[in-house]
Amino acid sequence: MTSQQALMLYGSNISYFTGKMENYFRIRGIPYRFKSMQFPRMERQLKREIGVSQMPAVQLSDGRWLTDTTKMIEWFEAGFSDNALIPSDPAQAFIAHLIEDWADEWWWRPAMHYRWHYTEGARFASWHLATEVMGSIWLPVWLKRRLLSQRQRRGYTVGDGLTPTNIPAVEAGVRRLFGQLQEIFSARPYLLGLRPSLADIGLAGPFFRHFALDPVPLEILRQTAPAVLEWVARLWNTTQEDLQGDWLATLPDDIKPLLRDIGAGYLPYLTANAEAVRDGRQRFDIQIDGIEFKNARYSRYRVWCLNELRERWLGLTDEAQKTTQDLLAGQGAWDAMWQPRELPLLPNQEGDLPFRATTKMIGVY
Ligand SMILES: N[C@@H](CCC(=O)N[C@@H](CS)C(=O)NCC(=O)O)C(=O)O
Repeated sequence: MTSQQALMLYGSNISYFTGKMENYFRIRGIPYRFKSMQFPRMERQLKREIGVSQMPAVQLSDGRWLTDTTKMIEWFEAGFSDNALIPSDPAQAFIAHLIEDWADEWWWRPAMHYRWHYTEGARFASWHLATEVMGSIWLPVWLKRRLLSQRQRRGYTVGDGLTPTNIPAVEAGVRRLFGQLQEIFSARPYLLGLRPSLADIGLAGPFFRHFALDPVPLEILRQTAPAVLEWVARLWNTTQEDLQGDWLATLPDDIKPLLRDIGAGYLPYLTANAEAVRDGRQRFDIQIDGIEFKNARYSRYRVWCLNELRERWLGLTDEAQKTTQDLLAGQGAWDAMWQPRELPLLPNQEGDLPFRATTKMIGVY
């Protein structure tokens, strides 16, 4: 591909999922041109081209539009024959997908919290977005910043289950993650070996444009988890040539605490979310791993995420099914993956991805 034909990546350069996609393109050496989305001008176009207004969106040189980082990456990967981002061991490959999904969905709320709850974060991000993606709107910048901060809090933090009471516990969970990753990246350069995998690319979502950029979590990383900061930069500086290193022969013990947290936090949340969608409760309360979330928003998209995890597991060989089931059960992360039994999916939900989305991650806007 020449740079003339480079694909276009539309988004924001402080966005969670845009940052994830950029990490992927860089690692794979796929040339792209980044362009900031402009609102409200692009909103109608996005709905027309990809079904929903969300970032990032990719336009190929033949004019086709794509959305959803998980399915876009899968689609681009199908064009490479080397499977270089997926561990060769099928059980580890499943774990890589599971970590990617957890990184996409579960760390979103804490990432938004650190950005929009603290004045330092909100000041930085509201200024940035007001001038980057809302530059063409004829309103004073102070007003755009205020509207943006209110929108993000209403949609993603206090409007999605966070309360003054549960914030300390949610932040403690983030610090625990930093500690777990500090241990891993002190031992090796990437999560699953001497080369990056889909799990690293997934975690680039919460880390690259949030935890390692927003003032409050960045300082925590500096002080408590410098190896994680190194990994964020290493991943950004990774190229195709680095896709040669060895995978780990067996899954190391330091990955198990992540799986335990997936079993104690993310999977029970997915269960409660699916039950809320099934029962038509757009807001729900839930106690997860000792943390009480109040008035969390239901997400139809995340019902589909749970279904994807199940389908992926069902597609494994008998041997890999047994290995992963034992591994996950050992960390309390097995049973919750299968609750509730029936999932309330929409007809052909997300069946046209990466070309067209049925639902947004959280359908507030
Ligand atoms: N599942 C999607 C999620 C994309 C997403 O939710 N992106 C956020 C920004 S990082 C967004 O566009 N939110 C829409 C909004 O706030 O209205 C993906 O993987 O690309």
